[in-house]
Amino acid sequence: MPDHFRAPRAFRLTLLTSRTFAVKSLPLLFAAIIVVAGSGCIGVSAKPAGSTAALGSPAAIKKCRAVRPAEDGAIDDLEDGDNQITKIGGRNGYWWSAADPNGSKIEMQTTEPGAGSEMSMRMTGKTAAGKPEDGTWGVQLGINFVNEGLFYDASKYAGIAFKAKVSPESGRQMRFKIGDINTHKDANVCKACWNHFGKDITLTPEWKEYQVTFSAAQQEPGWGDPRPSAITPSKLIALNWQVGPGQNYDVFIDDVTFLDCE
Ligand SMILES: [Ca+2]
Repeated sequence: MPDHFRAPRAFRLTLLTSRTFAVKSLPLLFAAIIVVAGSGCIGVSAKPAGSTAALGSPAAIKKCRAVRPAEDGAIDDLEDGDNQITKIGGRNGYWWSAADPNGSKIEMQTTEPGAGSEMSMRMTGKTAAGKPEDGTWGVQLGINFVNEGLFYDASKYAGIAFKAKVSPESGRQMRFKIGDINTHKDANVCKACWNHFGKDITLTPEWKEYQVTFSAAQQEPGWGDPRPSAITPSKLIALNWQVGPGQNYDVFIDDVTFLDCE
């Protein structure tokens, strides 16, 4: 499978050199593996990847019978209206957006309304028609966890939750992805990069919360190298919401947070 996310890397280079708001930066992802500590949690050893040499493996992914927002889990509620995420838990990264080089467009901005609050992050535009293997992969709204360095250790958490909605005329299909050491190109591990662990999601015109636990996050089938058995929560890089080719979209994201066992 071709590396159809090669293009967005250019945005990251722009970000690294300009250090301005990450309005045009790049795809990040993240993953987490967890050593269990809390009540109601079950430690499950992450098995080495089948025939591939995945790094960052690990310890265990935190699995929970039920989840809740983590104590210091707030990634961003957007209420401050800026492009930096909430500075807590060692996180200080920025929001960014990226689009394929084949005509897809994205605008991102903090805006009203929020999910039961004042503000949210909105991405709107139109993606070009085409196929990912031809470089037409659409657009991404994303977050990187740290402003300096590459990895973020999210192993004490169990997953990520966010609230989202679309305007009535918007396309509703998207994929939420968490880039880690094995899937993000910047880690210099993957041979076929950008197939981050994540989940396909169908949005609605009403605000709804979506939860993606590290134990349930999956790569897309059929491509990517390596293909580890699980995400590596201790070596996350970024997360993003991706809209594929051929869609008009208008999406609102709010209350992004790490989850812990209930
Ligand atoms: Ca909000």
